[in-house]
Amino acid sequence: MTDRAPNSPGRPTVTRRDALGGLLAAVPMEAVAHPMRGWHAVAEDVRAQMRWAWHAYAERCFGQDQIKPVSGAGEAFFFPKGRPLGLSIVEALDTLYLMGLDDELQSGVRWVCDTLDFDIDGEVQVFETSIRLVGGLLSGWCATREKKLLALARDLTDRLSPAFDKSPSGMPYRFVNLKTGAVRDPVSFPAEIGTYLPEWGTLSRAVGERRYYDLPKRAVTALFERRSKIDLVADTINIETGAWQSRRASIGPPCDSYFEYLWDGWQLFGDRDLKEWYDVHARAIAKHQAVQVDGRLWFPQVDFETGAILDHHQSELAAFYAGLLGQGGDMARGESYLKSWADVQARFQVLPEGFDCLRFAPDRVTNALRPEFADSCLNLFLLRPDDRWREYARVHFEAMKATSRAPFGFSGIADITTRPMKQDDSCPGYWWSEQMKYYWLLFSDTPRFDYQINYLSTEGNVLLGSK
Ligand code: DMJ
Repeated sequence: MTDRAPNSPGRPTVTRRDALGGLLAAVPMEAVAHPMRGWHAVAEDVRAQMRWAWHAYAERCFGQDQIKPVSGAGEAFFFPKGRPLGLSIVEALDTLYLMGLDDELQSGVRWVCDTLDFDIDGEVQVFETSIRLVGGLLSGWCATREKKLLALARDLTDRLSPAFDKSPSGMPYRFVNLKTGAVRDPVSFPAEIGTYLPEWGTLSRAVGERRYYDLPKRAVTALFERRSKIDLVADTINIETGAWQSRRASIGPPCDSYFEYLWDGWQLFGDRDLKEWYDVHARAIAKHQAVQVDGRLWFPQVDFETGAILDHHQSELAAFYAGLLGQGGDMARGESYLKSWADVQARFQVLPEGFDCLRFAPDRVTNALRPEFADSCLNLFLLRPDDRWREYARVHFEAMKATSRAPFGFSGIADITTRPMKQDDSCPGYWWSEQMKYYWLLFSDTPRFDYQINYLSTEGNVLLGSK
């Protein structure tokens, strides 16, 4: 049974903003006041890095999905041989707004409104398209109230919907053709099945159509119902037959944001089913996956039916779970888990993509400019403002500047164990939406953000709390 709080789909709770032109003149930085000048100096540096990277992107390849920050060329994310969708612009919109980079925001909004058109005979991955583009357009709309952004988000969501509509179980197919609605690939993963409700529910509220909430709710219901007797899910499932294709349970990818969006759906929409399901999984994870190694908290992969440990690999992406633990009420484990990752950061300067917690050594030496550590710093800070989280994030930011800054932006690292670290010439779209925003919100005390009532999606998109 669903028991929704007053802020259920259909009732907008975000404050109405003025039209874009009006808000662009707003809030000079001098209006920001805080006794800790030191943190504000870090914030200014964050903003300066963002502005510099934006102009490099704008001059070299504006409208391309991504910039290659070492060589300065553009790079496709969605259609290698087809039309770019300006992914980096869409991801950056609300970050630019929160930072008061208003000229840059205006040029981004103009490009999106004049150029983006999703009537493309090409196939996209439903999950990535939803968290990045639908979420980016919606958070841009929340920040600016530019109606075209909402219209584009709705059009794109309609084009993704066949992935849900055509599924016998309600769990989405992984790929859909934006023009024809043809779907492909029924073998999917919890994160790709359960990471839609905050974006689609926000759309549902904004346009007053229930269907955008019901489709992802049905998907997540079908997944939760297939949990094991010990309340864990495995990491691969056939969405047509409902049969599990693996026995491996993990808090990292490809499961991570399934757990995150159970909590988030409760937080945003007051949907009690989702809170209950979050709690069921959180209890099972604490019981079967949490281990102490040399005094540090980690979460190895386990068999989803027996709880037997399968491996001690820790994905860097799982660092998001520290913040989620705090949000879900387990602040002690959240703090402890973030401390584990802070120890890795202190030892290796930059977090590796993968880490063996038994050996306390990287088992994947790349780093794709990952934001999850900073994400947890922000989430814990929002729950309990404490300079500890700011200091962890400041170290993360300084390490990024020292190792990832390239001629035309910030780059992922090919091997974090070499000195100097070798850059990989890629800047994922999420960099514009995630860590730069997390740093900014941690250090700036910006009046453009409601530090009490807010919501950031798995991609860092602010769907509630832009002021
Ligand atoms: C982002 O796209 C999102 O945070 C997603 O949930 C997981 N991976 C990347 C960042 O690492």
